[in-house]
Amino acid sequence: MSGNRTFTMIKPDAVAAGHIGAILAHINKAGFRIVAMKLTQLSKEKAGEFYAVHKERPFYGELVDFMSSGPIVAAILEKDNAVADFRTTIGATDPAKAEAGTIRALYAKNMGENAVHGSDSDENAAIEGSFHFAGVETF
Ligand code: FUP
Repeated sequence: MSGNRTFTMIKPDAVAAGHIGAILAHINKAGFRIVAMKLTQLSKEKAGEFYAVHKERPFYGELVDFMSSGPIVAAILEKDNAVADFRTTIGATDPAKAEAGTIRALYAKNMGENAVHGSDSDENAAIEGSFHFAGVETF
């Protein structure tokens, strides 16, 4: 049921700031079930691959450096309408524009270091989930 799943990362800024527990609690309270999860660190190469869609953007180099700068939590989440509902739960890319009470409004520093990732489509959720997890690691 890939239509009911999304992929998230708690990014290096939020992990370093000690927000893993609070963000996971927020995710669970918003109705998502964690079906896969790991604490890991992306190499520069892997971060570049993950964000390849942004390769031509001016912020790509900084994004790759930041996303490979420290540990992240990667997870697959399940809920009805998971992709859209999770984007509502995390708020706008720029935390200054994120609605009050969203994860980015609560925990993100700025547009570049914005605490969490959320897939933008069912198709990308499936691609991003399998980028990080094997079938036997997904429940
Ligand atoms: P989102 O889907 O909200 O994660 O945002 P995007 O896919 O547009 O961007 C992916 C990541 O690139 C963001 F989380 C942070 C970074 N980014 C910037 O640093 N500057 C920008 O102007 C846009 C995105």
